[in-house]
Amino acid sequence: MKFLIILSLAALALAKVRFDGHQVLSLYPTTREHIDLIKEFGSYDGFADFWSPDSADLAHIDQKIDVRFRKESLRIVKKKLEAAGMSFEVKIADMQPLIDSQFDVPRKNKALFGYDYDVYHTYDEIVQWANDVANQYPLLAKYEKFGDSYEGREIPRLTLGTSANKPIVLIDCGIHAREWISPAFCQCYVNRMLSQYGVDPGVTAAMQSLTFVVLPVLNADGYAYSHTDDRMWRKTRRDNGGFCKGVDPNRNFDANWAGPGSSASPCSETYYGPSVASEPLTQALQNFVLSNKGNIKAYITFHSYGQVFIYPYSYAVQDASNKDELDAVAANSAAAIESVNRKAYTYGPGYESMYLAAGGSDDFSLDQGATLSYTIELRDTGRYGFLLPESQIADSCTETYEGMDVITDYVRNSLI
Ligand code: 0X9
Ligand code: ZN
Repeated sequence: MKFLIILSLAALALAKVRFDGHQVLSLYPTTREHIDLIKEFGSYDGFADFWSPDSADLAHIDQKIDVRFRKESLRIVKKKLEAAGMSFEVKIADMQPLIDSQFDVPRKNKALFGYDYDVYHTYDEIVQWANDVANQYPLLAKYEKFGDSYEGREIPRLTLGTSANKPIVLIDCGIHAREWISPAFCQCYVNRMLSQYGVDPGVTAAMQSLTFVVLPVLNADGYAYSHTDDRMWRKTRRDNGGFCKGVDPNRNFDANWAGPGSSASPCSETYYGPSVASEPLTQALQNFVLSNKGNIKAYITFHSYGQVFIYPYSYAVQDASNKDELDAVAANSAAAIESVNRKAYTYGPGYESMYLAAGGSDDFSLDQGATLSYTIELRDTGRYGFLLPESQIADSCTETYEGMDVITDYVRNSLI
């Protein structure tokens, strides 16, 4: 057992950027001046890493703002907060121990126990796994390349179901690199749909009447980089010509691109990119949605964290024509998730439940004909944030299955 734990710690010790002494502070702004101070923190490149919301521009009065600061900046930050009379609490007192302890599930021997769905896997392992499950279930799963990433990695795609020509449920995970619970969910969900076929009547019926297209790690380069170099990486790895790399893929879609809640600065975590759909992963997803117009009944994109169902629109204060339907399905799905482990999920249109943020894949997919379109922010609500321990993967999976079943049952019933 000890040996296994040492092995898993060795794997994570490879990441180059360390976060010793970095703290995540929850800020509670109540005045215009407080917001100005938060924006000032956000105005220096690399000074503040906004966890929630994901940029200083999205900060509002009476909203909790989670921000990571480096050890060296903490004294001045806290002095300024106190001088401004802004309440804050230290949410994470030291990030590095938390990064180390997210790998808290011992690795099992794959040959003896099969693939581990309750640990975080690297990009290479996920691609190998996707090929393996397709080989293992040739009648129910097919592996294909979805596209090539900016750095030339293969973006994996699995198509599940008894037929590839049924109405489509499109699911992606890992569009934001550091949100590791998301690819973990795609993997356990695929395993559940394949292993429960012929066992669970609901899964069997869904696999017979729908085609599931699952993209388990959409931002392949960013995800790989978050394992090898910087655990807090969010964007793609595009070379922007200067010091700051990457485009926020969820600001890069053709959905009021470059609109509110997105940034023109390559150094921003919400950089919308040099042109609309500049990123290969954006192009691949857009092309898939456009070439399957009318056939995508649900699009679900998994992020973390916050435990929120977000539905369009986020690119403007505007309601979807089927807002009532989106709201009702989200409400039922959230209730189903809550019934499993008492994890409460909120829901609502993006402009209200989250913040205005243009160029997102959910708004794009709805505008291009997907009937339902959701961003689901998985666990937690900030205790660990992006650093959710592996020991929470299994429970996150089982509760989210119930939420997914509400969505897929709704889609199936509306086909009749
Ligand atoms: O800001 C985002 O891209 C998502 N939140 S996250 O903290 N995971 O980065 C929310 C996306 C909601 N949808 C759109 N903005 N279109
Ligand atoms: Zn995200």
